[in-house]
Parts: sequence; structure tokens; C-alpha cells
Amino acid sequence: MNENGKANGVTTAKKSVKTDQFKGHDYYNIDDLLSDENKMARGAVREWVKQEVSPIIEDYSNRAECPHHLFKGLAEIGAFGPSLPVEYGGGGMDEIAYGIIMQELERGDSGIRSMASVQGSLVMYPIYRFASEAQKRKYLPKLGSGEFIGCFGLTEPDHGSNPSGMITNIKDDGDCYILNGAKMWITNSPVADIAVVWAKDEEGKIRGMVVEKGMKGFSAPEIHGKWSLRASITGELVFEDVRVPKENVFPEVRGLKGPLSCLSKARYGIAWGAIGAAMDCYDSALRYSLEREQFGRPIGGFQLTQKKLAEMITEITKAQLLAWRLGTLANEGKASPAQISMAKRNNVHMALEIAREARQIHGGMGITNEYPVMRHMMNLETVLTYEGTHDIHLLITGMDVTGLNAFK
Ligand code: TGC
Ligand code: FAD
Repeated sequence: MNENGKANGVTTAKKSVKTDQFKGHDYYNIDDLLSDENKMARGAVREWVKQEVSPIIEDYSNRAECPHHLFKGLAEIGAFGPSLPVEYGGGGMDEIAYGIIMQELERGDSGIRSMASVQGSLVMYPIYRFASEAQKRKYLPKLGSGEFIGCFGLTEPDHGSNPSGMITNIKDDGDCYILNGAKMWITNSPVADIAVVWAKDEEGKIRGMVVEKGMKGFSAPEIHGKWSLRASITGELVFEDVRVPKENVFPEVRGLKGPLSCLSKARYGIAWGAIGAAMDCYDSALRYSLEREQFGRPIGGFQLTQKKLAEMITEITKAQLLAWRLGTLANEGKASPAQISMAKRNNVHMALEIAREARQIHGGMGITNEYPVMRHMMNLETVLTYEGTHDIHLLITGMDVTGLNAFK
């Protein structure tokens, strides 16, 4: 918005609204359930997002460019592996702190939260959990400090929801394995220094390994043309007879539970993150409803607008309670994969519905980048699909409650 009230060449009628009219998002006093450490982490990340992300994000998203310079800042605020041990590059905090950090990042943009989710939960976590001590010492401090960027390669061009069908494979060749295959839709792959890659061995067992940038036969071309998550860089991973040293292969873990346990960590973070995107859309819609007048009064005075806003804050509150309870279970090591699936599915869908309703409240202005809602809405289309689609998570719940497996 410029001084003349023009946004993107469109004249708007903005009035200033007193923020003390806002009730905020904490409708059920969830703050009372948070520790001081949780609140401090939230405050620090919220401030960082305000300073570093909000002023630039529309521009980067418009240009479909990833603000890579934020990697260092993300490391400094402890966004990479908040609940991993400090000695391995993490933040040493609890799972609720991890969730709330993801919430605040996604209030800025899902792509920024993705940068942190991938680095912490999909790269540092598998190395911490599955790699040899030497590999942990080699990679984790550099990942935690943002010196190294990592990516996670599970999805293949022909195997998305069904990763167990993967064809990427390794063959034993003395002191190394020869890796062949391709991965698709990999967040950060074109800029990554290392990739955690999942491939089948000669017995057909899924193995995890660290592949380093510069290894002969390894490339990571960028995928262009995304209308969603435009401030996040996505690419492929292509392996043509890449010689991966044996010490880079995770020694113990076999099978799909390796990558799926990393996904449980990341899906948990998304269940919280989506709330942040929903809050930003709700804030914008509430503010606009009080500023914008039609028929001689603020549109927030119309019953249909109030219905939208009341339902938004109700759904945000339900999602917060779901995330908080999931967090307490996670702190006790008791959050099951199916419970995580339910929260990821519910909260992302909730956020997408809120983005759509918020867009309506903004009328025509809602489709512009003067407001954050359309960007969040487009981002959330990806969030609904990655880390397991909306329907895959429904089937995981279905399997859990019936004991019958719809996938086999
Ligand atoms: P299934 O036979 O059910 O399971 C195989 C083994 O894995 C265990 N398991 C889990 N372990 C930990 N956490 C979980 N969430 C787990 N889910 C299952 C399971 O107990 C079993 O263990 P064991 O000991 O018996 O071997 O496997 P399935 O082949 O039938 O597949 C089930 C299904 C469909 C649910 C699974 O394949 C799935 O979740 N598919 C969705 C794929 C997915 O989510 N891909 C995400 C790719 S990464 C990504 O999107 C990153 S986005 C990054 C960003 O934020 O930018
Ligand atoms: P498909 O599996 O082909 O699914 C297509 C449709 O069919 C979906 O609606 C799905 O729900 C439905 N479907 C499939 N199977 C069933 C079934 N059994 N019953 C009912 N419906 C079914 N992957 C990574 O490994 N690492 C990453 O960093 C990563 N980042 C990503 C970033 C972006 C921007 C995007 C878009 C994706 C990313 N992914 C990543 C991949 C993501 O996890 C997959 O897109 C997702 O798992 C779905 O796979 P797919 O796109 O092949 O869809």
C-alpha cells in the first residue's frame, strides 16, 4: 500500500482500526498451559518473523525466489531441531516449544516453516537417530548452525503416497555402494549441501544414507512453475552410478519405518505450523472486516461476516487444543503416528478453509498481494499434500480405528 491508498494500482479505502478491539487468538487461555520457555521461544520467533520475514515475503513469493539468506537467522533463533539435544546441534527444548516455533514461522510463510521442518526433522533427526557417531559429529553441528543446508529424498516420480514401491537402489561395491535412481519434489534440493536419501538395497530393504553435493553422478535440478510454496525452492535428486561411501549409510535401520519415523516428527511440526498460517489469515480478515465499509457500516457488522469470523476462531481454538495435547503426549514419548496424522490432517485442512473464508471477507482485495491470505491459501495447497496427503492421513486414521488396512 502506498501513501495514496493504492495497492497494485487499485485504490482501496483503508481506515485505521484500534487493535484493542481485537480479542487475539488465545480464546481458551492456552497460554496458561505453556511453560515460560515455550512463551520465550514463541516471542523470539514471532519477533524475528516480524523483522525478517514479513517485510520481504510477498516480494520473494511473487518472484518465486527462496530467501536463502534466512537460513543463518533460522539457525540463530533455534529453529533447526528445537527438541534435539544441544550437543548434536539442536535446541534442547521440549516438543511444545518445537511446535510453537513452527507455528510462528508459518504465520510468516509455509515455505519458511518448510526450511526449518526439513532441516530439523527430516535431515538432522535421521542423522541423530540413525547415523554412526562419527557421521553425527561430522554433519549435525554444521546443520544446526545453518552452515550446511540439507534435504530429504523419499518421494519418486512414480512413488509418492506409496514410497515402499521406490525403485532408487544401492548395490554393494566393496568400500562403497553404487546409487541409482531419482527423487522428485524435494524441498531445498538445488541448494542443499547434503541429502538424506532412502533407497533399496539388494535384498529389497529400504536403507537411508547421506549423499553429499559434488559426488560424481549426483545432480539436483530445480522444479519450476509452482503456484504454491513459491518462496521455497523445490527440485529433483538424480543419481547416476553415484559412489556412496559405506560409512555414509545408516548402519542399523531397515525398512520404511526409518523414513516414516522422520515424517512423524515433521508432520507433528506441521500440525502446529498450519495454525500460524490460519492465525495470520484470521487477523487479516478481522482487521479488514472492521476497516471496510459497505452499505454505510463495517462489513464486520453483518451477520454473515460474523459467522465466518466466529467459525474461524472456533476452528483455530480447536486446532490449538489438539496441537497442545499432542505436544504433551509427544513430551511423554506417547504420541502415536495415527494421532499425529489426525492432527496434521485436521489442522492443515482447517487452515486452508480459513484462508478461503478470509479471502472472501477481503473481497476483490483478497486476491492481491496487499494481504497475505492468497499466498497462505496457495501455500496450504502444498501443505495439504506433502508429508502425506489429506486422504492418506484419513486412511491412517481409518486403519487405526478399524484395524483394517486400506493400503494392502
Ligand atoms: P506400513 O507397512 O504401514 O509401515 C511400514 C513400517 O513403518 C512403520 N510405520 C511408522 N513408523 C514410524 N512412524 C510412522 N508414521 C509410521 N507409519 C508406519 C510400520 O509400523 C511398519 O513397521 P515394521 O516394523 O512393521 O516394518 O507401510 P505401507 O507401505 O503400507 O505405507 C503406509 C503409508 C501409506 C501410511 C505410508 O507409506 C505413508 O505415510 N505414505 C505417505 C508418504 C509421505 O508422507 N511422503 C512424504 C514425503 S516427505 C515430504 O513430503 C517432505 S515435505 C518437506 C517440507 O516440509 O517442505
Ligand atoms: P500421489 O501419491 O500420486 O497421489 C495423487 C492423489 O491420489 C492424491 O490425492 C492421493 O491422496 C490419492 N491417493 C494415492 N493413493 C491413494 C489411496 N491408496 N487411496 C486413496 N487415495 C489415494 N517429498 C520428499 O520426499 N521430500 C521433500 O522434501 C518433499 N517436498 C515437497 C515439496 C513440495 C512443494 C511438494 C508439492 C511435494 C513435496 N514432497 C516431498 C512430495 C510429497 O510428499 C508428495 O507430493 C506426496 O506424498 C504425494 O505424492 P504424489 O504427489 O506422488 O501424489
